Amino acid sequence: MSDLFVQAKQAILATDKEKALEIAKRHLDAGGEPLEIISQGFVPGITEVGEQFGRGTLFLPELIMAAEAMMAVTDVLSAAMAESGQAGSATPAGSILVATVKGDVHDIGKGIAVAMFKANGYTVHDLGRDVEVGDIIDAAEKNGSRVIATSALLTTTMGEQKKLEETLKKSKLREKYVTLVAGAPVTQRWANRIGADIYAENAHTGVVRVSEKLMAG
Ligand code: B12
Repeated sequence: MSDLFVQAKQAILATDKEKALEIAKRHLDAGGEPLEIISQGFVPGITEVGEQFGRGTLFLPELIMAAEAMMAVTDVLSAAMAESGQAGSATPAGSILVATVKGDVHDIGKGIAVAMFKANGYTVHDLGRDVEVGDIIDAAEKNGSRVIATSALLTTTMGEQKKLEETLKKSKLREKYVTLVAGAPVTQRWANRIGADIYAENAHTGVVRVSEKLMAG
């Protein structure tokens, strides 16, 4: 692993926002791909933080500080990623609505996915985090999104993705949309169980699978 990626991971573990930002800048200045250092440096850092938090060897204040460092770098890197893409291309790839479900404030992964979709020419409607199923459907109906993508990071909030499928069915709107589910506890099995069209383990596969699905018609 590159030395800068190791340093990126360590900066998150050390909850050092300034250092993390400096590393992100160095990577971009050297012409590096934003997603590369996110996925091989910063994400392993925040994942390790999460594991330590889960084991009880790291506490909420440090989790929050590490998350702040992570958010600062993903903001910078996502902006660079979106700029490097084909935004404004003559053939828009489609329109996608993205939200983190109700009761859940985790939005770092969603932010990365938003940047990836933008970089690939999609029009993205980002509703933010802690969003009610009803508001997700209303927004999709209003803005004409073809794809509804939801992110859930807590086992207690994944149920909102099931509720979305059920509410779409009840409202006779299910066939109108392609649904995508994502988030650390979400699996292909969960997607199959609730009847979601696409499971995305990361932002990249999300873009690939949505594009394949839309092309298949
Ligand atoms: C950062 C973090 C926080 C931050 C969130 C800041 C923010 N703005 O997002 C803060 C400090 C606020 C936080 C709070 C809490 N957290 Co927290 N948190 C994390 C942590 C460490 C990292 C999450 C993260 O950002 N990972 C990096 C990103 C890049 O990964 P990701 O989100 O999984 O995204 C990837 C894929 O899932 C996918 N993806 C995700 N969304 C989308 C969307 C689309 C469209 C696509 C295509 C792809 C996609 O693509 C991404 C990669 O490319 C996780 C640990 C973990 N391993 O997940 C715990 C974790 C999720 N948190 C946990 C807990 C318990 C909490 C709290 C309840 C703690 C508390 N006691 O208050 C609160 C809950 C608040 C709430 N109501 O939501 C637990 C959940 C346990 C469980 N079984 O549900 C975890 C697993 C930690 C642990 N090991 O215990 N947390």
